[in-house]
Amino acid sequence: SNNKFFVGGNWKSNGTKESIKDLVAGLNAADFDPKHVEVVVAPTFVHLDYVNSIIDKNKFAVSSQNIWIKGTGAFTGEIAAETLQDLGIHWVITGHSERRALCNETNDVVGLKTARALELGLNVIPCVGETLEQRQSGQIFSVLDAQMKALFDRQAFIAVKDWSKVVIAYEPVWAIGTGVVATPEQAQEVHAYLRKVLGNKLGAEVASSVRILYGGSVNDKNCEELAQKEDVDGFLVGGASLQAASFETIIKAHA
Ligand code: G2H
Repeated sequence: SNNKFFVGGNWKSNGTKESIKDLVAGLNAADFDPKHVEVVVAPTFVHLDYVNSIIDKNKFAVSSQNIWIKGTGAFTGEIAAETLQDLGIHWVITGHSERRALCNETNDVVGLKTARALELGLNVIPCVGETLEQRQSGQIFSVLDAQMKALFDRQAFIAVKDWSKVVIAYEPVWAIGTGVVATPEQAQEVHAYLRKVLGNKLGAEVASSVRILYGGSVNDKNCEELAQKEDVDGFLVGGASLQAASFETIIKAHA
């Protein structure tokens, strides 16, 4: 598609001050044109401020990996959108499958978090995707429908005017951190389906302009073929985003 390519690096629960300093130095030296690709990296909450202070803002934006459903206040251990804004963080990932599976985040919670981010003016990357069991038992599209409906159920989502602020990530759970990447055809099939679902709710123009990322074992070897698919507008990358050289190759996969 003609959408601006987008690559997110999800660092998950990784990194030391030292390794992150090295990684950011490598990223700052990466040679790509930010006019043609938008790049976001998501360190842990405690590293956000540090990364935001040393990363080249002409080329990168910084994202959190999660957000609290409410504001600041008596919510021990949670991080509010207001706090991210105060730190100058403009992106949030919501509904990553690890949070769904390991932290019991339901579709409804993901919808609330996504809406909360949008209400506070943050850009958001909601993640959707099916498990292997769901795919094998033919539930893939009903699972995706329910995950998307939880977004559509929130006024703040359907009221979005600037859809460059919302980037959907399709991450099949069976491909995450497993080394089993979806084939370009598998990714394209689901991306096209998600675009149809977006179109039914929000109209054809919105559907074609919303970027849909593929995530799950993307690396410097498989990214180029995936990037050629019509409805793949970029990637959300875990493991391979921890190596500056691999991540740079993925950033340039659209060329
Ligand atoms: C999927 C992805 C990043 P990985 O979780 O969000 O991780 O590339 O390590 O499979």
